[in-house]
Order: sequence, then structure tokens, then C-alpha cells
Amino acid sequence: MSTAGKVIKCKAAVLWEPNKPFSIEEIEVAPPKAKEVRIKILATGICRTDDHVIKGLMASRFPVIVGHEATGLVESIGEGVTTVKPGDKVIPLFMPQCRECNACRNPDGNLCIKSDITGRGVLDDGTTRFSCKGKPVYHFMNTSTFTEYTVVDEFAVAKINDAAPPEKVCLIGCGFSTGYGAAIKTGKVTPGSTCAVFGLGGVGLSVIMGCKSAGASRIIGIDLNKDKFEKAKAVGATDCISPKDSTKPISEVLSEMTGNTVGYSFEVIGRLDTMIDALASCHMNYGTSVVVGAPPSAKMLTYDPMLLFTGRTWKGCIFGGWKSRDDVPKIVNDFLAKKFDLDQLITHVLPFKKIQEGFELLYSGKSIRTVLTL
Ligand code: PAD
Ligand code: ZN
Repeated sequence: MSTAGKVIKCKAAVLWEPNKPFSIEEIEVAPPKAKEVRIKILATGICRTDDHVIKGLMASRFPVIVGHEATGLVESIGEGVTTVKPGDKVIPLFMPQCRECNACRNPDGNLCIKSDITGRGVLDDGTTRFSCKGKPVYHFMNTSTFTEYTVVDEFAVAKINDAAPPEKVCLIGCGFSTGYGAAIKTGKVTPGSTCAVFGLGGVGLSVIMGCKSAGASRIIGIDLNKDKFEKAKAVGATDCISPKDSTKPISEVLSEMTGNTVGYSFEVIGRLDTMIDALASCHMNYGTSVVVGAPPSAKMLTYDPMLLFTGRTWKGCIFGGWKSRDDVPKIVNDFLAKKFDLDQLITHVLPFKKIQEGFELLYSGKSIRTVLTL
């Protein structure tokens, strides 16, 4: 029996307030309105950005359904939707692409004006499609994937190749593409260069994979947790160090290790102190440092402007600088053509109802990416 046009009752992991565990609830998902798409989620990864909402580090309205790294099938479409149809395999896009705003029209831009980085928590028409116990539940970053069904705006979904394995390519919806793009698109790492990657989670490892594919000859991974080193080396790091192993500033350690040749550095943690450390670690004149880790909201940092005066470039990127609707289907095809491997990033696969266990694995440092299957 078709569910199109009807309210769907299904299970979702609802966050009623910050700093509380998920509660698996029965929710109601309204049908998609004009230019909206309702999606049955097949697999969704756990990313640190979801945890930023739990911890209150990222602006959000509550109750909310987080999750933003997923694969799904289109269940039904609203009026006027032309780019996807029921049955299509898709990836929801936390960085949308409306194709009309200035950033979308600029060849180098990707920060679409429709992106919800300020935590409005609603679809483009200003309302939500989720409710639970008679209360509205808010959306998260144009996606909300910790649910059996979600609704997104058409500008925030990409049709992908039917042959793509959902429990792997969900990582292309965030972690992999973010890191890989930070290296090849935003940092523009060059062959033979030396790179330093701060933070060896799923996103940091994807930065390493990008540096390697760009032809970097030395890639140094930096993390406080030495258990991350083995995986980092498996995906392409040539050396790994812990800041705890030296009393000197990490920038000096890196300079001594490399004869002062770090061309590119990446902050993939989301901390103010390591953003400055990463900046100071790239070459004072020709070095480029990329902020990938999400900055804690409402925090300021101070830094010595001499770090930039000598010539360094400091940049950042969301979703690796990719234009999501154009590029995600291509990245999925590159995966199917075996241009990179996602298995290295997926350490755990759990049924959706074990979402809390998946987050515990993230907190304990035991997982890189946990994928939840629905
Ligand atoms: P993760 O928590 O899996 O990895 C972070 C790593 O940093 C862990 O291995 C930690 O041990 C390590 N770490 C923590 N503190 C320090 C420190 N002081 N010095 C050295 N290492 C440390 O996170 P992730 O890989 O899922 O995400 C990393 C960041 O990227 C996080 O801030 C997330 O919100 C952000 C992100 N940004 C985008 C984007 O579009 N810019 C997308 C996805 C994730
Ligand atoms: Zn993410």
C-alpha cells in the first residue's frame, strides 16, 4: 500500500534537550510539501558534528532529530520536484545547492544560502514535518537522518548510482567528502608536498586520503590518542605524533621533523588552540592552513597577526568545498570505480536502535565511523 500523501508513523532518535541521551520515539512524518522530498533512510553514520548539538556546542532548537550522513530511498515527492523520483537512491545534503544564490553561482563557492548552519531547524517554508507526542520536532542542518523517514527540500538531496552500497556511501554525505575535499579542493595539496593533519577521526583520516591522492610525499598525523595511529598509517600517513610526547610547541616539533617544509596543515578537531597550532605549523611564508573542525559556537580566538603577515594563507571549508548536488553523485561513482576505499573508515556497523552505543564508541575513542543500519 502506498504511503504517498499520508502521514508516516515511524521510529526516530529524538533529542529532547542538550546533554541527554537519545530517546527512540514513535514520531509522525508529514508528507512532503511542494519542492520537498520524503526519504526512507537506509544507513546513517555518526559524526562528531551530531555530538556538538548534544553537548550544546552547536546552535540548535529542541526537540530535534540530528544525523546528517546518510543514504536513503525516495519514498514520495511533493509538487514540482523534478530532480528525484520515488525509488531513487539518494544522499541527503547538509550543505545544499540551490543553484541560484551567489555562492552556488560562483565557480569556487559552495556555501549555499539555503544551508542551516545557524540552527533554524525548519525546512525552507519555515515549518517542520516532524512531530512527537503532539509537539513539533525540529530538523537539523537540512537533513535529520536518525529516523526511519525524513523530509528534505529538493535543493538538499542528490540522486546517486543505484549500485552504491548504502552502508558505505553514507560517509560521502559528510565525513569522507569533507576531509577529502579539504585536501584536494580547498587546500589544493600539491605533489611532493608535506602535510600535517591535526585530529585522526573519520574526517581527519579522509584528509589524509585526500593528501595522499594529491601526491603529498610526507603526511604527518597528530592526535592525543595513539590508538588512532595504526589506522592513520594504513590510509596514508607517513608519520604520527602525539603532542603529549614533547614539551616543545607542536609547530616546533613539526618544523624540526620536516626541515621546516610543512606546506599544508589541517585542523580536524574543532578546538581553538589546535586551530592556532595548525596555523603556526605550516610554513611561515608559503604555507596554507585549513580549518575543517567545526568551531565551538560563540567562541572567539586571539592570535599573533605576525602568523599571517609573513605570508601564510588561512582558510576553512564546509563540506570540503564541494558543490553538493553536482559533486556527490560523482564522488559516489569514483567510489564505485575504486578510486578510494571507505572500509578503512567504518569500524562499527550497528542496528539503528543501538544509536546510544554508537555514540559511546565515539566518546571512548574506539570508533572511527559507526554506521547505523535501518
Ligand atoms: P572525531 O571526534 O572522530 O575525531 C577527532 C580526533 O581529534 C580524535 O581522534 C581525538 O582523539 C583528536 N583530538 C581531540 N583533541 C585533540 C587535541 N587537543 N590534540 C590532538 N588531537 C585531538 O571527529 P570527526 O573526525 O568526526 O570530526 C572532526 C571535526 O570536524 C569535528 O569538529 C566535526 O564537527 C568537524 C566536521 N566538520 C565538517 C565541515 O563541514 N567542516 C564536517 C564534518 C565534521
Ligand atoms: Zn558530519
